[in-house]
Amino acid sequence: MEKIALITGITGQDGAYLADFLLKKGYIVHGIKRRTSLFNTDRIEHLYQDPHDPNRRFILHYGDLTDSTNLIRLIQRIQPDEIYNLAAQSHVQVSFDNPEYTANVDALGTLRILEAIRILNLVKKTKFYQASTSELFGKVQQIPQNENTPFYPRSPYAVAKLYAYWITVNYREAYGIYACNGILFNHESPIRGETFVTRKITRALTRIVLGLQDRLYLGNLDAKRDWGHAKDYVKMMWLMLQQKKPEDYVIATGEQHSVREFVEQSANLLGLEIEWKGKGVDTKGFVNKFNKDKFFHLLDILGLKPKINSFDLEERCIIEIDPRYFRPTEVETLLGDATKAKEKLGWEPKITFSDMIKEMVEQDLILACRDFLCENNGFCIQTREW
Ligand code: NDP
Ligand code: GDR
Repeated sequence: MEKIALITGITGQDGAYLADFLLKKGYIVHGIKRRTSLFNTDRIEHLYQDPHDPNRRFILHYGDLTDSTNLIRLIQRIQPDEIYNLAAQSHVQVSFDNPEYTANVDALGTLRILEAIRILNLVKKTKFYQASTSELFGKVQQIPQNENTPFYPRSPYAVAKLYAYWITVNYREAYGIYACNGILFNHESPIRGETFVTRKITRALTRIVLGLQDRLYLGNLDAKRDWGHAKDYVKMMWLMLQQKKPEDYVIATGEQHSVREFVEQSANLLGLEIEWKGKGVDTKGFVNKFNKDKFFHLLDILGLKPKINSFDLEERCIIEIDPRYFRPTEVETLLGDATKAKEKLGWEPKITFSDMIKEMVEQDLILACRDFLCENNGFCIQTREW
């Protein structure tokens, strides 16, 4: 029998990778997308199947985690074997500006799906995956963090996700639903949202080197994260639902880097050596050296040929601190211990930190070159600081 999966948040980074993964496993994949005034399906364009095709295996529905009746109707119609709840207002900083909305989607949204499973008598049929997060650990009490580390959320986002975590555990214990929390540490990719720090860095540096942008403004350079690749992580979501017993798992690489290191390594791939001057909010990143040969070699490898007349990069300040990006309460350091997932799920991340940065820099360089070509052939691309 073909399995049917329902993914909320299918238009996001993880939703796109998971949909691809499940389709390759032979699943019929249904996804919930929000109605937006512009297309929001860029990341899943390659999976699109004509709605007129009676044999299509990839089906999108309009929906929203704030709309119970919509969720109940969809789940009743789809009768999924597995639901992956990835939808969320997932930006930590934005959650300080929109705390009530974040709670509605991230906390109550999870409850709405669990209730739908119960109301529709799908308790024995439908397995449930909740996208929990390392942000639950927040103000870290123990290093590294595992499934037994106490939680101390530090943002409205994390507090909302704390509710979602416990309501998932509660519905598992109270009603016997096969429900799991994947406590995933940060995971990135070339399709990561542009306002998360990793993608913001790779996008900005590739644009700066081509002269499309002057400066990259960042917040806390010393924040440390355990960064993995999203492609590796979605497989673990699926594996959590294929076990005999539902349990919660930490997924992490066990390796930690600072935002500052992420900048340095990304810059280095583009031939830029960064020198930091000043302290705190006055920290500035200057280009100490620009290795043009290295940069042209990278362009060559990628088959890119932008006609750049001059580079004016050495000794230039390209990174500054903007205190707007400081959070009212920050999560300074996160490092995961995924021993349980290693032992029970056979977890072994395949993509290293360096390979991930390389992939992100290369993909953003391709996009930046496209913009460069448009700009130099008469199109004006407006750049925007996030
Ligand atoms: P993204 O921000 O890329 O994607 C979020 C998805 O949720 C998008 O499809 C978005 O739709 C959708 N969404 C937002 N609000 C609603 C709503 N009200 N109703 C329905 N859908 C909605 O997140 P990621 O893919 O990076 O993360 C997936 C999940 O995993 C999230 O829950 C996140 O909190 C969690 N997580 C992520 C980690 C990471 O490092 N990436 C780590 C740990 C947990 P639209 O495209 O229209 O905006
Ligand atoms: P995070 O990711 O908050 O960990 O949440 P983000 O990339 O936004 O921040 C990581 C760290 O970098 C610092 N930082 C900046 N962050 C952003 N966005 N922009 C900046 O300019 C900047 N400068 C420094 C932040 O202060 C922070 O310390 C992500 C999301 O995907 C969540 O949904 C998920 O649950 C967690 O990862 C695990």
